[in-house]
Amino acid sequence: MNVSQLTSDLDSDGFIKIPSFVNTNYCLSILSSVRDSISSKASPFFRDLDNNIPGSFFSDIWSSHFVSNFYSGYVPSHLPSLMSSLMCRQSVLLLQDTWFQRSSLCTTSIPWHHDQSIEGPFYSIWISLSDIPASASLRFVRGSHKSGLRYMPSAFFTDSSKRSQFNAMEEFYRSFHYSDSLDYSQHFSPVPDDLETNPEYDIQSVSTSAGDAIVFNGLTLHSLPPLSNVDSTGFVLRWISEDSVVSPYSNDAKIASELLNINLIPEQPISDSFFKRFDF
Ligand SMILES: O=C(O)CCC(=O)C(=O)O
Ligand SMILES: [Fe+2]
Repeated sequence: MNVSQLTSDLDSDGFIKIPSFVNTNYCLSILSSVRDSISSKASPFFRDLDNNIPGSFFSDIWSSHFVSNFYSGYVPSHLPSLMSSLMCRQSVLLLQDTWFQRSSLCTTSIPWHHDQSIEGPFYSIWISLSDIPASASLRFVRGSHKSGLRYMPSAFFTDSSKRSQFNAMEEFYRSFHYSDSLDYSQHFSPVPDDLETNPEYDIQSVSTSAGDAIVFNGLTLHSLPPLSNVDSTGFVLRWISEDSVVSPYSNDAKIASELLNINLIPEQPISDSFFKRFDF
């Protein structure tokens, strides 16, 4: 693995793929813990994101905290130092673990979005626990992290009286990231309607084999296509640095503070000991 090449590609493209990042034992251990998360529904963040076909798209956040016997080796030993290099920071903090499990029956897409509960360095590593062809894989708009804009799905700009048109995914995403206030609508730009047809946007689908990983900047626009055709599971670890702050334009911090019994304050760095810190 050429870390300086990866660091430079991540900076210019906004995402990188790292083949064979974890071994089969890791994938099987996390898959088993994901099954436990689903059967126990122990986490208050557990969600069914496909209201068309119940059970075809499950997701959870902080299962490592809420689900007993969650695989204790969920942070690969070589990951924190890699994140420190990729983020060009001597200290990195693990903000969150989350997972997404889709069955081949799933018809719900994830709309084009940024991950923007944090301002400042905010990176995710999406570890593929199954083989995912390009037709069903995460897609990125190469270089979009440099646009300077804060995008939101255009449907979110519709007024709340039309809210019934949102599917479970949109409701979920909106509840974490949007409000009807003028302040929010002025801060965000709608995702361009011609994103998928205008060649100016360089869309890259990143197929993966089990064990591969994708690292991406939270500000790189990304989405999932509507039809999955395969069963797929991704385990995601999100990383920040000491100079990252809680975004004032996100409901995440309030929701997380209540459910984790911690205090995340808009525009302040994250220092609660709940978040593991790694120094290099
Ligand atoms: O894997 C998914 O279904 C969604 C991924 C995503 O948007 C994320 O990890 O930020
Ligand atoms: Fe995302």
